[in-house]
Amino acid sequence: MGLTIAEKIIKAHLVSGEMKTGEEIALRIDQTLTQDATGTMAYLEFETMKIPRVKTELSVAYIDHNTLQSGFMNADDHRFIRSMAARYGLYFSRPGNGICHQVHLERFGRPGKTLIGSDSHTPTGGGIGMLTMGAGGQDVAVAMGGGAYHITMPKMYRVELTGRLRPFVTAKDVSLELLRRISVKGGVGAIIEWGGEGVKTLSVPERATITNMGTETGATTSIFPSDEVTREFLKAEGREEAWTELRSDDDAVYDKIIEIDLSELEPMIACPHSPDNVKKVSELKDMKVDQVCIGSCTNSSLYDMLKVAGILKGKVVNPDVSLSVSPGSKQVLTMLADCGALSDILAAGARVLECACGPCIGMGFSPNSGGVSLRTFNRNFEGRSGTADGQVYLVSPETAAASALTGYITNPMTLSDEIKVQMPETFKIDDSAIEPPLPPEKAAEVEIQRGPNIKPFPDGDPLTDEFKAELVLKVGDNITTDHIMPAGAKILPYRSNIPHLSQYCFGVCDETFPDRAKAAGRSMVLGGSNYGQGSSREHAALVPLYLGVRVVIAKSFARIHAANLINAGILPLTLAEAGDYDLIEQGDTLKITGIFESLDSGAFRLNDITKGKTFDLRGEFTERQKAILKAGGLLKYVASEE
Ligand code: MIC
Ligand code: SF4
Repeated sequence: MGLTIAEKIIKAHLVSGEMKTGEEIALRIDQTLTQDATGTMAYLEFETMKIPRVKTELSVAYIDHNTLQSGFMNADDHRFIRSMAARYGLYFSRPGNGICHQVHLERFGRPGKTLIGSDSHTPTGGGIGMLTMGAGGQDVAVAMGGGAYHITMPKMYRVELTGRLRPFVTAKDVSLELLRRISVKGGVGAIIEWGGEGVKTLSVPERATITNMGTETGATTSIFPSDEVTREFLKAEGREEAWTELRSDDDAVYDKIIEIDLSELEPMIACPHSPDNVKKVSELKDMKVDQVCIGSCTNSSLYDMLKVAGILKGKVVNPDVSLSVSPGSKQVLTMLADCGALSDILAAGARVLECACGPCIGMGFSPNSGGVSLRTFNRNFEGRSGTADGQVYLVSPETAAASALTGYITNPMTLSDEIKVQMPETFKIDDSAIEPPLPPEKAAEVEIQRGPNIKPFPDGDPLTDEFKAELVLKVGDNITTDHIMPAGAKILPYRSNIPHLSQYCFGVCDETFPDRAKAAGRSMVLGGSNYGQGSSREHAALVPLYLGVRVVIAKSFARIHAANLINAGILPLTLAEAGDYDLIEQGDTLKITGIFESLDSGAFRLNDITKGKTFDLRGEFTERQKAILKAGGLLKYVASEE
């Protein structure tokens, strides 16, 4: 039987387990990346492992999220991460050098290798045929220490592409079309391989947009073949030696095949407040726009920026619109400047922001009250923009630029003639903002720089056989980690300060939660389906842990969050009957007994003392996960293994 691309890479990196769907597998990890918002915690965790130097082929610490620096906190964290990188043998990408996923694709990604990153959009690297996954900080810390990464062997989906995109229809529209069809849950438990005749018509930046947004379907990752197009891209980056060919076997077997004819697509738009709330741009054409933001790890490549510059050239943004443009990397920005396209963008009235996540994570540029904001980003969760009632729509760079000119949501096909973009044969290579690892003798002398914002992280408790607690919070379906632990300019600087962060936990759902949870001492939370989707931030597990949450019950969990809960020593259990969700109420006193036995059988019993009822719960854990839970979290487990 033939193999898919992902299966080939998994096979070459398999440390233990069998490549059978649903089985736990352990993978050797070649590369890791962190960004600063999750990195501080990941490095604090790495430090507890007392390993003198990272054991991966390559590990990179990026600074790209918390770049606003209003106060000492971010700058202190940057210095801490920089000193950790120098001390432990990592590359350090300085603030301003770009968004981790864009820079990693340009400078470090290699087809056929494995990469985990403490950021959910790490699958961007699938655009060059790498097996790249988002993970919690603890998993990344373990991988940096040479440990394997454990996942459940995913199902294999294939998207078969035919045809060719028409002018003004883009890779972003392909992603939105997939989300329209399969929703934010459609990829859960699967790796999405993109194949078919249409693939060769897509450039690497276009492929990377698609694999980046595969995250929004809940997929473990997405991957393209590594072909001549990939080789050309790596060659233009001066890294042709990194190229190897990778494709699936003709008789590879897939659990699902989805067909998309590129020629039939048109510009699409995701409406508030979910990336799968997708319509055609033409359906919304009379809607007035207040703000347009172009950038983010989804759409900030040179290719995207040149298209935008082409649309804006010689025109001026509608006076009612505020337009921001953030190029994805220093390489992109420099090349835009060199070819004059940056002048076209500036002359049109755009506000050019630094090469960072910026508005995507609510780091500035929040829209006006109730404002309609068109963004080329990948997420439009409620409140994420920093304006509670902001109406965020997700579109392609072309739709964004066209709408910025007219002041209305505009199908770019109706606006101008095709914009032909000439990609350079070689990119401008300047790695001066990437600090390479120090040799071991020098590294050993580096002192770690810790600011007052760095506080110890909470410890899980070893599991007990009986757990009785109040249900402090009941929430609905598709709760994101942005609901559990919001981001934004005000809160993000405290990513290394869990006690401070805890005041904002679940703030979007219920502002009284932190106080009530603290008062309850130990507690439980109940969620609907796909609980914990979105960002990989382990803070969405560590902060509830700090507030006393020890059990989370849901109809179903998103992959990275479930792993983060286990790593934090919180027991994630699912309802055997989804309908029971309606019978359990916030404030009920709940009890689970015989937990140790249940860990082995996978069947748990929940006693709702308030209602006088019992409910069946499920929790099927691997031996390793059971041991982690029993120990009170991954780090304690790793320490006990030594
Ligand atoms: C995001 O897009 O939500 C983030 C910010 O990049 C997160 C990581 C974080 O919360 O720090 C992610 O996607 O994992
Ligand atoms: Fe940064 Fe936004 Fe990408 Fe997250 S999704 S890595 S915040 S640009």
